Amino acid sequence: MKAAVLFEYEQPVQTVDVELMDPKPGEVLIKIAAAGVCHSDLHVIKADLPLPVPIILGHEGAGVVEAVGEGVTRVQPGDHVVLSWVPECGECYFCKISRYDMCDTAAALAISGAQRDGTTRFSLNGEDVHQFSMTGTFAEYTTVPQESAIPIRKDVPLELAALVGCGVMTGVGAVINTAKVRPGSSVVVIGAGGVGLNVIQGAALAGAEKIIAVDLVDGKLSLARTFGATHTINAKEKDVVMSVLDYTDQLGAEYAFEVIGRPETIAQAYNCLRKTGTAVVVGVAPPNAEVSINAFSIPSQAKTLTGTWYGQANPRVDLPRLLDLYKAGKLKLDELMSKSYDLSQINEAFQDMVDGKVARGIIKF
Ligand code: COD
Ligand code: ZN
Repeated sequence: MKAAVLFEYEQPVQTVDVELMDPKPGEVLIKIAAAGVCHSDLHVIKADLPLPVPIILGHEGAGVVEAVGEGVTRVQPGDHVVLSWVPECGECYFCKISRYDMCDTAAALAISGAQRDGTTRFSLNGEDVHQFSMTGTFAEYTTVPQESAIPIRKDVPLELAALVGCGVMTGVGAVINTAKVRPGSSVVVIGAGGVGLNVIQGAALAGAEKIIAVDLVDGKLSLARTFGATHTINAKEKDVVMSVLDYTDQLGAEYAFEVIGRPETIAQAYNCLRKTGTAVVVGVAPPNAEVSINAFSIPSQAKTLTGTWYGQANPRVDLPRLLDLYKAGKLKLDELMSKSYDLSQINEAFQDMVDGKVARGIIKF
């Protein structure tokens, strides 16, 4: 079977034949139908998310259950599933308090590139091949823990269902689960990429009155309008904080989301807020990066600066619910999928993302 493998950081991904073992107890073999290309995959290539190589990238995907290992109770062959890249262990402190997004075991395993027992399921010429966050969706088949295989309704095309597995969950969840944006409020979204567009549509879903999108690319800003932005700022042309003040009666926004992963734009999100506002950081900056904010403002403006991971999801509840919202006509998925590619075109898909040509690129199998 074919998979797109990263052998060396900063190098193109190669589509090669790999071997895949049968699922072990608690694991599920999935025939991937579609996989979304996310900037986080690129973070791995650039070593900003330092994971072991060789590794099969891709963590956004959907497919059909092909086989299940011993003891699997959550799915059966033939089920349609969307993959969750945070398979909860159910046992750690954070799982016990129902914060599955913060599962300690999933975080440690994501970094290891291995499955729960510490070994890999893929190999190439006898050498271990790792998986991104226990998923690895840029492959014809993949094996994942059953907690990663979320059963879904069968009347949503799998190429659209794939999108909710990362980008939609991360973006919409940041608004609904983390910030709990209130109807009528003003929201700034810095970075209108695949995830940022979903923060924008999440804000629209939550009933925000003003949704101010910020990006460097005009094409992204017009997409942002499609997803519900009411105002746009091209950060190449205008001062972001000043423009936000202008759009909010000189008060600043009630909520700001940073969806890029850069210290400067994180500070910008904080600085866009009115007193008592909340900034939510979605983007992950490089490991040693630090953010500079004015210390005096912390007590005197009583703002909140927080973060969100995977949209603070409870995947078994939230992923199917997002698809229900799609079927109800309340969530845009078709508009997100700008272009589809064969697995062998994966590097082109990355380049299109970097060039700002797509909302989300989808690899179709
Ligand atoms: N000002 C305004 N906009 C900017 C700037 C800037 N200085 N720099 C870049 N942008 C815009 C780009 O033009 C682009 O439109 C957008 O920001 C980024 O979008 P994409 O499509 O390249 O990236 P996404 O949306 O796929 O991913 C964004 C994340 C923030 C999720 C990602 O980069 C990240 O930080 N991932 C790590 C977090 C993580 O691991 N999550 C788990 C899986 S997503
Ligand atoms: Zn992602």
